[in-house]
Amino acid sequence: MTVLDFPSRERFARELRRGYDIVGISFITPNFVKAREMARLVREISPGTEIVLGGHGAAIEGVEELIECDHVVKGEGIRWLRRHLGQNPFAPLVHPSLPSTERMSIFGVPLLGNTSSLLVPGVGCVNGCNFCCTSHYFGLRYTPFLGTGRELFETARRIADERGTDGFFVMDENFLKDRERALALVEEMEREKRFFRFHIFSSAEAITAFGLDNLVRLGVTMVWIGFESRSRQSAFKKNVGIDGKALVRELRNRGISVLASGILCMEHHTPENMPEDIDYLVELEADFVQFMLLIPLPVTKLYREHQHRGLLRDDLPFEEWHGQKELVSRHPAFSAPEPERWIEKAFAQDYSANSSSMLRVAETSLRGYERLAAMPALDECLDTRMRNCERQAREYGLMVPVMARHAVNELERERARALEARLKRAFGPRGMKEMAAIAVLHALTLRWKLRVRLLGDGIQPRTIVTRYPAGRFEAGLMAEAEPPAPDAVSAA
Ligand code: B12
Ligand code: SF4
Repeated sequence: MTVLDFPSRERFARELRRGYDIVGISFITPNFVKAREMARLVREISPGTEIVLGGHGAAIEGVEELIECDHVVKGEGIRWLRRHLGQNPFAPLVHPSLPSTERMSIFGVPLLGNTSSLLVPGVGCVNGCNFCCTSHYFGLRYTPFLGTGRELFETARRIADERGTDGFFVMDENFLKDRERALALVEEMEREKRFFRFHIFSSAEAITAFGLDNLVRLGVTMVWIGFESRSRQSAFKKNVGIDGKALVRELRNRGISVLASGILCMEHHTPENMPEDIDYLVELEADFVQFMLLIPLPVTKLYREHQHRGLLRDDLPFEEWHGQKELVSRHPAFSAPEPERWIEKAFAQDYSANSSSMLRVAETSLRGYERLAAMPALDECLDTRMRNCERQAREYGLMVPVMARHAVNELERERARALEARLKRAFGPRGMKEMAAIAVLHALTLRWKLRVRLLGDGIQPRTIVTRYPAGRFEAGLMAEAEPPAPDAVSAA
């Protein structure tokens, strides 16, 4: 079995010529056109091959008529595929050992070391927020792949050993919702004295129930939280009674970066009241902010409601269903070009008020370090955590002088200088090696700025090819990264 991540058209066609019985195409709604083209290529190059469509794109109504295919799998796919292949659908799962991303860089400066690994504990979320496609797509249920703390620990340990990094990006919509499993993972790590670092997604109520100090012990370094809206907080049970600003502050004080996401152009929004929600997201002072337009994605409750009310537009191609430009439903208060201007304005407001995200992340790491360093005694778990915060603060701290030079405004320049002073107080003056590294970072950043000016900031990932030998599953990473094909250089 072969998996191609981010294939160019030519790379995909080349692979098809090897001859396959089945081609599975995983796609999301905005990648509809790509999936259709891939299916067309399968029929053209390998007409005897069966085509199976899966992933969130499979939720598009009538997709079987729109894209050439033999099967459409809506929902959890592993068990379906096993059944289809005549295998036991409930046999234990062996989690593959894979990178979570194809590259890591800041301002065009590549980060040294291995990229974090991928960990998928399960799919779905029971909370069922009306707009949420990952909750609805999996039937408002959670389907675990790694159901216990022990399974999570053993999987993480194996992958960390194979890939040579303790960092993971956890693809689970609401990882802390299963509080007992996450606590059991902490226990396993403490018993085995092996500690990992996790980037997770979780809702505010699940984070609060889990306990912030437990997040520290779990090794969480980044958490993505859907704050959605202040003016409609009551619409999201997960946020009722949560003091978002205090939650973000306390997480950052513990060295946990926060990505706060919010929704613009909701049904009740008008140009007069929407600034209140934008201000709310900005005032949270999270490390990252994501503003998204309200998009009723197929399969959600919101989609069905809008469909019922005749609000869905039929003139918007699926590639525009990504929430950063146009609305999918007609909105009485916003004409077609306006949402994009609001999105841009909101991001710009956050940037000028809170400075660059990397500056905030560097500061969060330092806050985490300072807090632990001030404690009288640390056990092994917290000591590892303190050293991780220190390493990250020193590493990202090298970018602070660069950020000062390229600051968006005087406020950011001031903040960068103040952070420099704090870093110096915590770790002492920089040595020759660090000063030389900063000079290189200045040069690389200038090169990146020039590249953005001339070619834009689009980055096309290289194809990741993973081959699994037929008849047996090998958990190890067998991925060879290939250089981008000539047709793949333009922006994604
Ligand atoms: C990681 C991620 C990204 C990463 C991808 C990095 C990478 N290495 O692939 C980045 C940051 C680049 C990204 C970008 C975007 N993303 Co994104 N992303 C995710 C995220 C968080 C995890 C995806 C994942 O791996 N899940 C774990 C796997 C196991 O789940 P799964 O894919 O659903 O697979 C299961 C089933 O669907 C099924 N299945 C899947 N494929 C197949 C194929 C076959 C043949 C079969 C049988 C079954 C099957 O079986 C699997 C196991 O049950 C999801 C949210 C989520 N938790 O899923 C959003 C999500 C996929 N992203 C989404 C969106 C909208 C985007 C963007 C358009 C955002 C934007 N405005 O820019 C871009 C598009 C980028 C692009 N050009 O394609 C939406 C898709 C909505 C939709 N209904 O189509 C999601 C669902 C988030 C959301 N809730 O809105 N994303
Ligand atoms: S809490 Fe998050 S993942 Fe769960 S349903 Fe709501 S938006 Fe989706």
